[in-house]
Amino acid sequence: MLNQVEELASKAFDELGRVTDVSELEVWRIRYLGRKSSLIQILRSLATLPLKERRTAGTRANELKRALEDAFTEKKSNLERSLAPSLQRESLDITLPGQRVSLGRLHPTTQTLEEICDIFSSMGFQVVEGPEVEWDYYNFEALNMPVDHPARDMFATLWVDSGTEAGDKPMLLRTHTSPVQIRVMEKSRPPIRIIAPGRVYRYEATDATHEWMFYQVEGLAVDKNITLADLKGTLFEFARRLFGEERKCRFRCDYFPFVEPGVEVAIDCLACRGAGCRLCGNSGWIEILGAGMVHPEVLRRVDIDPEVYSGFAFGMGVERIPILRYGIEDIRLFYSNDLRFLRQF
Ligand code: 2NL
Repeated sequence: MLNQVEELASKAFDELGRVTDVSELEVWRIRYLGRKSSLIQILRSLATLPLKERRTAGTRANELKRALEDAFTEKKSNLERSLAPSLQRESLDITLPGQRVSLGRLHPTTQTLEEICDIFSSMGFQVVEGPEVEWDYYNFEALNMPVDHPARDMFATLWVDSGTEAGDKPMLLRTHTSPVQIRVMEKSRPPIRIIAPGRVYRYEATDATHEWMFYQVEGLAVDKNITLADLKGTLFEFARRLFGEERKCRFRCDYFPFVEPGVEVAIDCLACRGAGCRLCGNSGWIEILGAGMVHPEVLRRVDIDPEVYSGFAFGMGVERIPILRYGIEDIRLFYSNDLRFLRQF
């Protein structure tokens, strides 16, 4: 019996030494201290032994039981304190590639808008913004286009159902950003140098060359002695800053109801430098904006005396610039949010 106890003792301590985690320790406890373990069986069978043997074996078996219990408690607290198992479970493979952080970028329209605003800001123009839902008055009447004026047909208009709140005054989605400039002229006096960037709307079926919403930048300078030469000098400088130092500019007559005279401004073709190609439709020239001297009637309406003051104004489509620069075939790409397109800028 005593031999059996000694054998058990050495086996138990031996195995305990190899236990590495809490669940293994529990298996060990059941094996050596559980109700069905050999040690407990031995303790139970002591009663059947002769007195002398019972005493020595009993003492030894009880000693062993206490020793195993103590060893169990100590091992348990050691395991719980040890970081090894959790380190193994949560180990990190530092050779794995990291997660790529994808950076956003500015939309090509925004990039162009900022470029245009930077150029005019550096020439002393202030950037102003205004409402996209406008009164008929600011979009048309104040710009020398009274109700039934045939030039209104130049701007296919999205009308807003004004309901009762707005009274009789018709509202619309602005067809150009000129109303912003009218508002500035109403509230301030010359000298005025402003540009008005923003979204504009047209009642138009969408196709490769038309969108019903797009971006525009308009500009306005009003002061004493402003002449067509100021218009030409300013827009020539702008064209060269945006499209390259060696650009040529062509100014030709055009008609807009809010200017007199009106001009269209073209640059020599970016692709063929004037020889004629697909981009310029073989003409060698590319139209980039419309402009003119502010119509005296427009100044009079905002109570600026056209006998004392004069001004020039211009307007351009923003998307048209990247379209020309990069040969983009379809304006709808600007508004379809296809990342394969947008990532290229
Ligand atoms: C174009 C032509 C133009 C203007 C816009 C303007 C504004 C005021 C008074 C007079 Cl407040 N004129 N703006 C003048 C000439 C042309 O735009 O082709 N735009 C895309």
